[in-house]
Amino acid sequence: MIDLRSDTVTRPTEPMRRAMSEAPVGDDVFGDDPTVNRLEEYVSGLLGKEASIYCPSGTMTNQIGLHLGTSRGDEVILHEDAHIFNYEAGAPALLSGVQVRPVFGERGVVSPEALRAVVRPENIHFPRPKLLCLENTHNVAGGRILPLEGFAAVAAEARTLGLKVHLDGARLFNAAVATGVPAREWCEHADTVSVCSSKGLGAPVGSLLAGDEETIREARRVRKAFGGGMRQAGVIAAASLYAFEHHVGRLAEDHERARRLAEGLAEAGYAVEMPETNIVLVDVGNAGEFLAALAERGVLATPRGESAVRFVTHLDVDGEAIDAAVEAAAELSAYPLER
Ligand code: TLP
Repeated sequence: MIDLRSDTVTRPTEPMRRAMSEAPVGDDVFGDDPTVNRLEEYVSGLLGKEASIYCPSGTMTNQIGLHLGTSRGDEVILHEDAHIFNYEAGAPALLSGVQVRPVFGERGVVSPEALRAVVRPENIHFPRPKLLCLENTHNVAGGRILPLEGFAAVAAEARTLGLKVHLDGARLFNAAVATGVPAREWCEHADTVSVCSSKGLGAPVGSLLAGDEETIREARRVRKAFGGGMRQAGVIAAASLYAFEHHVGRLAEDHERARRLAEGLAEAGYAVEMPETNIVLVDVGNAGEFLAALAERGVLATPRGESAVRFVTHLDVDGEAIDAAVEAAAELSAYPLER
């Protein structure tokens, strides 16, 4: 099977497994797992933040960031297509008792004007707006990069309006590699940043939340409360450390393969946007039928609404697999799919 459902489907490589088996470990809840400590230090450095904390998932790091930036009854502002709003099982309400205010914007972008328009003034009737969440790259917008300038502008507007900023950077390194802008330059404009080692970087598990020392100290308490305090976590942290050390630069290959896939699909007659990173969105007419027929030909992808599908390139798909996926999809473009 050529699995293009997500960049989360990768299997740990041999050297990564070796790093896992050789990792020195301790009890991370006591703070003495040397591999976790090394990972946290390494990622803080990459992101230009004072500290970071290792957690099981991007959902957890986002939700800890959100919890620390708000109090019950506050309002969190984010794009209507944000992962935090759509794919985290209602966690902002469930875990932090906050109200979420989605904002519309072209392809994942929250503009300073759109932000200003929804920030409510102080009034006993209104929830208090406290946190702006941004996502880079933007998943639903097709792995779109939020350019640094616009990102800095909306973050500055948020500060002026008295809001903190959280960055969901599950795929921040895709943005960094595609643009040449170091990840830390985006992070400068955010109070808390979540990054994942389990997406394009190829680790089996693990995300980190970064911020200043005081915020991350508090995050350790929240992680414990959310059930994310892990013990000899060095065994998995070693895979994350390996991923950050060895798999960032190679994201360029995934981007190149995504372009190759998009070009092939366009040639086969599909309506496809050229990707900026590793996510390709394609209009196929009837997503359910298309995906079933594609799976019969050995290629997996996911639906994006009724009529579009998403392909994600990653470390376990090479150029040959991409060509085979294009060939399978090209066969289907000749089928009488409802268009
Ligand atoms: N995204 C997954 C699915 O949940 C949709 C995927 O296949 O793309 N932020 C962003 C932007 C994400 O794309 C994801 C995962 C997360 C957060 C959550 O990470 P995990 O799965 O580690 O909780």
